[in-house]
Amino acid sequence: MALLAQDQKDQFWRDGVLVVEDAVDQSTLSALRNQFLSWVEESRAHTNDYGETLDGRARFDLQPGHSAQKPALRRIQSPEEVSEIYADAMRNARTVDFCADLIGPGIRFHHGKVNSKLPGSGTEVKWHQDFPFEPMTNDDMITCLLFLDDVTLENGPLEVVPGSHKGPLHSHWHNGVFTGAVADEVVEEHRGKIVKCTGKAGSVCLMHASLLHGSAPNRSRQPRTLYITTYYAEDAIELSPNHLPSKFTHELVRGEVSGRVRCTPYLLQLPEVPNGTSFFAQQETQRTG
Ligand SMILES: O=C(O)CCC(=O)C(=O)O
Repeated sequence: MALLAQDQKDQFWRDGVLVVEDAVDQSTLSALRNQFLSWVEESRAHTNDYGETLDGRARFDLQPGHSAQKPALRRIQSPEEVSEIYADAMRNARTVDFCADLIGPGIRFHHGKVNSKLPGSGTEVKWHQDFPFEPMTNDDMITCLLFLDDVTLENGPLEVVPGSHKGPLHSHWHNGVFTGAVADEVVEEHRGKIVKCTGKAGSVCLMHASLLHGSAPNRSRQPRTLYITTYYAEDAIELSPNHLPSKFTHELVRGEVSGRVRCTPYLLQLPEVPNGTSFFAQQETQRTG
């Protein structure tokens, strides 16, 4: 089993974020990339979001402005349900061992998705924390962003505020609407502390679910594709409907079933599952909500 060094674990708990190289081997990386490219080709034939996930929402999410000539596929929900390659990576990438090392030994799968920023697509992710979308009885929960392309300062890398996982949990509700984003003032307050997470393809960025993060549009000619999987401690239980349910949700991917539940105190307004394909539509309501 691949384990993290003590200084990597210390860094993760101090900053709430850690980038580790070679989370998958080269052949897995190529297979994940090729499958993604075939989904992009398929998207050229569509003008609206398409496909269907477990809860009846679309699986393939298109950025407004998408066209056959200039595809802007921005999200694939639960890719592991429709691709053996992704299902295998969800269970067997070194990422899973890293998470077991940090919050295990027992961990379960929560949800998975591909986030893509094709050149010229304009896709951005507004600042948010993941935990308020997926509250659990305890916050031992890690979002893993596997880089399918080299992630550079130019192609819209993940941006984070190190240490922000220690609190507070910010409201993602504004004027009675769950916008899936924090208020602008929260971002301004942390502006000077923002760090960009770059690395070569095959690296994984392990991010505590309470960390403040967002990302800007891709200004380069190179794609930026992430396969994102979230895992949580085996002794946590979900407190609100899963916003991206998959047939693999709650699967025990490492360790044993303990039969226990562990609770830590916090206060949070419950989230709302998006009506649209994904949280991108929720975030688009932020200015008007
Ligand atoms: O794609 C990104 O840059 C960030 C992803 C993210 O924050 C999310 O999907 O919740």
